[in-house]
Amino acid sequence: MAKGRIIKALSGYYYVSDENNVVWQCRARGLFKKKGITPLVGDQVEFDPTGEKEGYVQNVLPRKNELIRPPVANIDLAVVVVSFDEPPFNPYLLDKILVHTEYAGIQSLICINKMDLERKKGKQEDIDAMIQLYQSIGYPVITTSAKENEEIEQLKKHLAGKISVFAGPSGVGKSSLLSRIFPGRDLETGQVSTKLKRGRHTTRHVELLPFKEGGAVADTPGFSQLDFRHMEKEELSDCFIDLRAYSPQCKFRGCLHVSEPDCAVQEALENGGIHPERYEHYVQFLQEMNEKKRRY
Ligand SMILES: Nc1nc2c(ncn2[C@@H]2O[C@H](COP(=O)(O)OP(=O)(O)OP(=O)(O)O)[C@@H](O)[C@H]2O)c(=O)[nH]1
Ligand SMILES: [Mg+2]
Ligand SMILES: [Zn+2]
Repeated sequence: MAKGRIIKALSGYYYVSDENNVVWQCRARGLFKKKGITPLVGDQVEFDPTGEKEGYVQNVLPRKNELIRPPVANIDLAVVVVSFDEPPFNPYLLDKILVHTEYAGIQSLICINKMDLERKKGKQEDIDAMIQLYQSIGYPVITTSAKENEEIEQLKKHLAGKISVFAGPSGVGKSSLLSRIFPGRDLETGQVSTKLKRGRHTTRHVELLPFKEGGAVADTPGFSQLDFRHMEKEELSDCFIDLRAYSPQCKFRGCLHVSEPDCAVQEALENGGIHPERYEHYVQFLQEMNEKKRRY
């Protein structure tokens, strides 16, 4: 049995790169469906070669971590890409993505792209406030322009030697940034269109692009929906770095930090230790979880 890493999943095939960087087009056994395992890009697998560069995935090795959206496993760094224009900044979705990366135990880097556009639109003040907030929480933030080739070297430094994934809304420039990092790679990039989405180039599959020097980075399709199906309410505040700094001092174990007495999180909110918008998102996510639980 041979070993390798899934670098692409497309149309029922898994593309497995072995230790010599030879890529094998593999099917997965129906076995996985029975076991309830879906192989993910990033998975370390064992496979049986059946022909020239063809085979069957037999076994998925234990994962270090996994994300449901984008669907990837064994990730060292999530690069959450956002823009302030085309599409407009969505802090709600950013915090949601960060909750999911925290839940999975994956480090995050926030990348504000389209700085060329944002300078033109005079968004600097909003951007500075956003950078200040997320850096104070503990997230590194970088600003880039794929169009003007700005700060791409900085971005590359963060990626060096790691397995990373680009995540974020559609149209923020994930593929454009990766095209700068991998010149010559034909990545799907496209205009943000207010007309019919048809015909627009957008990323439709997850693919890990390997660096010659080691490490790899995954391009993924953008998304705007993300749910908390697999998460418990009691786990949510642990996924906010700024809330979990206070929650151990709450009087009650299992405190949800909403209306409980002697709650260190609510106190920190009043004293300015927690940003009101972050807390507001926390409460909104709790509500979303309540509604979802009722529906399933
Ligand atoms: N002005 C400007 N436009 C950019 C920049 N980066 C990307 N774009 C444009 O934004 C549009 C979307 O870029 P993509 O790279 O396809 O975005 P994406 O995040 O990969 O989108 P999905 O694949 O749909 O998730 C394209 O028209 C790009 O040319 C940038 O730094 N500045
Ligand atoms: Mg893309
Ligand atoms: Zn509390």
